[in-house]
Amino acid sequence: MSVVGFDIGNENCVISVAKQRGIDVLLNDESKRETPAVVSFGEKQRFMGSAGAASATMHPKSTILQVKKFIGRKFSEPDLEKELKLFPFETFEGPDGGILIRLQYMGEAHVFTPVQILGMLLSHLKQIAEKSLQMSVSDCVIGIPSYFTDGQRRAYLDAAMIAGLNPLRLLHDCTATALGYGIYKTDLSDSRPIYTVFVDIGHCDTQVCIASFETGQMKIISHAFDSRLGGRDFDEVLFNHFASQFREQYNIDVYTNIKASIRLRASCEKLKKVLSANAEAQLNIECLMDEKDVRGFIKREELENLSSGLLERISVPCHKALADSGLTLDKINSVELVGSGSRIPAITRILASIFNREPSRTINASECVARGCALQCAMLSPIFRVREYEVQDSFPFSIGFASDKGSICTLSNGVLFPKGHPFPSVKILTLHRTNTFHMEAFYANPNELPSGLSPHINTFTIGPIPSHTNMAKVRVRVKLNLHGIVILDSASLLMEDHMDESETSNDPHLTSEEVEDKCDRMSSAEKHAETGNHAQTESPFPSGGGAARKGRVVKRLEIPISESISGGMKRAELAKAEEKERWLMQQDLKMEQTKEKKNALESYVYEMRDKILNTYRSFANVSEREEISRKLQQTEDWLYEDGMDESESVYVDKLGDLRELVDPIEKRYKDEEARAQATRDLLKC
Ligand code: ATP
Ligand code: K
Ligand code: MG
Repeated sequence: MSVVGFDIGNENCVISVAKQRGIDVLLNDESKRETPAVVSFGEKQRFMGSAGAASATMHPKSTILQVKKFIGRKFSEPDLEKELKLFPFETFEGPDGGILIRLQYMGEAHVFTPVQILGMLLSHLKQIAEKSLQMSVSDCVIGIPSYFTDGQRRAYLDAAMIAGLNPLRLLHDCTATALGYGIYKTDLSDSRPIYTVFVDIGHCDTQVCIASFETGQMKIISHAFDSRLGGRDFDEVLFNHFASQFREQYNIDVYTNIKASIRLRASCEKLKKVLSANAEAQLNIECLMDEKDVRGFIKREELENLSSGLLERISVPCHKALADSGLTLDKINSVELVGSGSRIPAITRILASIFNREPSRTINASECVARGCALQCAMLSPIFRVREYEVQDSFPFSIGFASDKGSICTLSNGVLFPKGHPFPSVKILTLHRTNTFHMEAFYANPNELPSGLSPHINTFTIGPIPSHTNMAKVRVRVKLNLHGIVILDSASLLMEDHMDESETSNDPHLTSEEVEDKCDRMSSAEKHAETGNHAQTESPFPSGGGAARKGRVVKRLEIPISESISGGMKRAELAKAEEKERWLMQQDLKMEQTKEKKNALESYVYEMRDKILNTYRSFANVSEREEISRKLQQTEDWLYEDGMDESESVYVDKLGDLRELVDPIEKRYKDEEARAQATRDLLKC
């Protein structure tokens, strides 16, 4: 068992592992620290990560990029369709309003949900980790954007399940970064916390958070974000700039040509990176479209002018995080800039003017999220001992609860967990109900969400309530769990024994629906139980058990809860997705094995061609040598023609045929070698 952290980016993924001596980043098959977030379906097998990126231009319509941004979203969300049109793969609306992806694979149309694609990516990352660590990987912590809704968080857990991973926590990206930063800080005092702003600009989003650090603990004070602003938008500015320039200059319209736009977009991203280090840059693409070579030139200043709107938008989440933190600028001790999208020099300038200080780049900008996740995983895992360090995150949205009795059973304005509330956290609601009832969880302030997302979280049905009582006091334990998912932990009926009516109605708990606030500081014993993949239904109260309260005997009866999950898959769907993933993996494996057998045959041909002319020459007669050479040549020709794309067993058989010819010669050679060795040994004595 190992302790792993995953950063799933829109562009790059990073895998980190906690070891006794510290946190390491794992290398992928290409010995790279970052793995592209790409799943590409070739003719007969999938290519993922680096291999996926390599296959993208060959199979544009079956290559899925940036899957993270489609997780848990509805097809009909405003702007989403426009967004989807930028990608060459085909999408359409599913029966539940979600996004479905259709692509051709092995001669048939296949339909996948973004969750399934994410599952494939996670499964690929898991394989990289297992190969590198030489052990199985299951427990992990996965970074997520703080702006993810309940449904998106559930979708991540589903994807992890498909990949055979067990996330101990979904951790906000910035919280992970802050953890990795804070736990090593040694210059802290107990009396006065220090405040740090973290700004993470990735490929598709920008996240800001403000954290406080004291000895032995960190707290997230505020989160803010722009879920639609990242490095990619600067690529798009360059893309549009050159697309219109090329229309004038070369009379080509790249918008009408999938491959041309993929290539131009990729070149624009490179150009943007060059402009981070140089004042000007050149673009050269051979044979972009209509057999035309294109050239372009741009100065950094020009990119800054073209993207002035984007640059201005960066200040919005920064100001928001600052305002929500209640801190004045002079209280901020440092501003840490992470995420590779932040390497554009103009961004540093803007942040310096917002925060009145030069932002630092002391953190590893591309690895910090994964490292923080691995650390958190080590802290949560029972197999690892980490120095006591308290991580207190805060939830970025207000969560409300409503019940079908009309009235809302919460503190004020239906808000149960106000924005910024620490989590995980438990609240206990006391309600007065005699029949089955419903409760709805929702984001109470839709303005806090990324635009266009539904504020609905989930509807819970509580009941049936045993009918023999007339004074039914129902206690509902609501939990905002470690992943930031709302669950109803338990509902129980409270019956107070030996009481008369008047006493009961005098009880203040029965006159109004009220809430007991209990911020849940988890004990380490609870930690592990906390992190199951799905809403747990076990009740902390034994059914029908008794408990003493205010000197009276209170009986508790568990009431069943069911939830109509709006995000997240049903068991049967999940099982089907897991089945499909197994089939796809089998096929990938088959193709990998076929490739191996083909390579084995190929190298045998080359090796023997050399040996038959040298090492084995004197052990075969002329006709044997001729026969073998002829067969080897035949096999080589076949490999490049008819045998290019054969099945595993055909390659194995061919190798067997060759061996039958060569083995007797090889045996003569080996016998002779053994004899010579024996003679040498004899002479030594
Ligand atoms: P997200 O956080 O949005 O899910 P991600 O984590 O994959 O995405 P990062 O790897 O942090 O994103 O950043 C990728 C972005 O950084 C890309 O847009 C890339 O072009 C950009 N980038 C990388 N290097 C540079 C550079 N030197 N100058 C400017 N931009 C860069
Ligand atoms: K990343
Ligand atoms: Mg990122």
